[in-house]
Amino acid sequence: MDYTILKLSIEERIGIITISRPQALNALNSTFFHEMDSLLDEVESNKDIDVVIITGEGKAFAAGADIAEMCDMKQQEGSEFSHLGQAVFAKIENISKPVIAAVNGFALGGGCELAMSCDFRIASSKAKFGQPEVNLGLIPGYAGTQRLSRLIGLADALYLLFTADIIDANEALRLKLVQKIVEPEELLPETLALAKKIASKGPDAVKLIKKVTREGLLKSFAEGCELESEKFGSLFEKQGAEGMKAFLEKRKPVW
Ligand code: CO8
Repeated sequence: MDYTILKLSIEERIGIITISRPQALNALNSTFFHEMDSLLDEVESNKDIDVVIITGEGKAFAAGADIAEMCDMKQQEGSEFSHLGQAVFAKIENISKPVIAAVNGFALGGGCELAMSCDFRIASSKAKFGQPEVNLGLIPGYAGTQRLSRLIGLADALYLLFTADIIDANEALRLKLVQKIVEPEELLPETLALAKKIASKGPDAVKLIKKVTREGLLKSFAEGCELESEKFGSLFEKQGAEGMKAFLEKRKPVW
């Protein structure tokens, strides 16, 4: 596929996806969703990529769904556009490799929903977050009503959704919407260092941590524990055997 909005670069086994439509503050249009859908298949199957970073070019991570594209939509098209975005963001959540959002600027509406579909978020001190859909007479449509409350709790989620308040990185950290704040020039270097740290761990274990932790949230506690035991066992005689042997032999594991 030819990509017009997304760029992929690979640096030391880390895939960096950059949203590059800065003239529209990286507003998310249908082209973005089709490109992201295809690019996620590519990064999933690319054996040179262990961890993925998503970031934006310019002063926005993404300033929301593309209001110009949505403006003339009718009910059916609106629902379809919502389903398209939900499916692509679910794919980010479900690919086997960890995905980190490096939030460089505005992450509003669909942009905040995109960041929330990543496994965790590192924010530039200049980043701004919010779900301002209600200002447009809309509600989030890319699972923001569902993910925000699960990430930060019901009352804080409803506060942000009702008020459309735009919050800075410090407030996002306080709410645990982001996991770390760094200076703007350190955003990519620090996120890359973090991604490389994760990539140095047992690769199968990293993938299973994502799978078991995420799938466990959709199950009962007992079912989640059962899944954990099954996948825990699956690592024996494989990378787990090498990791434990390396520890006892006081050497670095060879995955
Ligand atoms: N969609 C389309 N274009 C946008 C968007 C957007 N979300 N955001 C910014 N742009 C465009 C502007 O129109 C402007 O274009 P132009 O230069 O041609 O006039 C350009 O980007 C630069 O923007 P500004 O001049 O406004 O830049 P400022 O620095 O003055 O302001 C803001 C930055 C505060 C981020 C401002 O642009 C803004 O408020 N943007 C809209 C934020 C917003 O409301 N986002 C939520 C959108 S709705 C949504 O995301 C719903 C998701 C679920 C959809 C479900 C499917 C149906």
